[in-house]
Amino acid sequence: MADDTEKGNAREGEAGGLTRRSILKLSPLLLLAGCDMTPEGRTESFLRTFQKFNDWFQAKVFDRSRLSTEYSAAELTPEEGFRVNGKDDDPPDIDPATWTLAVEGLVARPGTYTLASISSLPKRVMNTRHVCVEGWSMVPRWGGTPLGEFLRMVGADPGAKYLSVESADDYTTSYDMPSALHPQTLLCYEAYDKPLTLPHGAPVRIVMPTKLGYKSAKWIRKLTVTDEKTGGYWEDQGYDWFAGI
Ligand SMILES: Nc1nc2c(c(=O)[nH]1)N[C@H]1C(S)=C(S)[C@@H](COP(=O)(O)O)O[C@H]1N2
Ligand SMILES: [Mo]
Repeated sequence: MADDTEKGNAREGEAGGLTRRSILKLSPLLLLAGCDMTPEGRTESFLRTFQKFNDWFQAKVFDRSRLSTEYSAAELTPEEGFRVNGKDDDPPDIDPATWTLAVEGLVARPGTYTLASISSLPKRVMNTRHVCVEGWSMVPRWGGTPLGEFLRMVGADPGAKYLSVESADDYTTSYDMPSALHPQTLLCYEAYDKPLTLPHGAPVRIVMPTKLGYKSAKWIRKLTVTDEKTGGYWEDQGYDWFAGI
């Protein structure tokens, strides 16, 4: 009897394609690579639910007062080693002289903001580690305005849940509000005490040492304060949305 049942189950498993147990044996990354491996996209909805839980959990344990390590001058990556990385080979066409940052959504003062209005706010300079998901890291010297200072200036709704970002190369990402307000999250306009160069995201990029490198959007052109959770260029391809480190 017991034998029969077992055989029966095995046959059922084969006929039905992936059984639940065999799905669990696969690594999550493998599953993310091929989301539509079951009919009706059931694997996909399971993973979406799991990822939502993961984002919620990471946000719960995220401590806004916990700072990412700041390094001494001796520990800096030398400027020659300040690596460039991005989805495209060439930077987008941007004229830093006429650049403005658009601000929309749940803010008291929407509009477009110049680099001068950003750099007149308090400045933070920090040597923090940038960690790329591709398996390398570096410690550049960043300088800019804490994003929280800017969000206060534009009158962002303190109760809003998210901030989404659009860049000039059609790159997008989005953050939970506590991460956007973290004191080391910068609207960065300098590196190594000089204006940010175009390959690194000039005139203004995000630097967020509490998260993986793909959350540090370069060439930003629009910020939207919202209660809707938007994804991002890499996030929509299965990369972690919270991406805390
Ligand atoms: N707009 C935009 N921002 C981006 C990217 C991109 O392709 N476009 N790539 C991200 C990734 S994966 C990394 S590792 C860092 C690289 O920043 P860097 O060129 O200053 O090293 O930028 C991030 N921000
Ligand atoms: Mo990256």
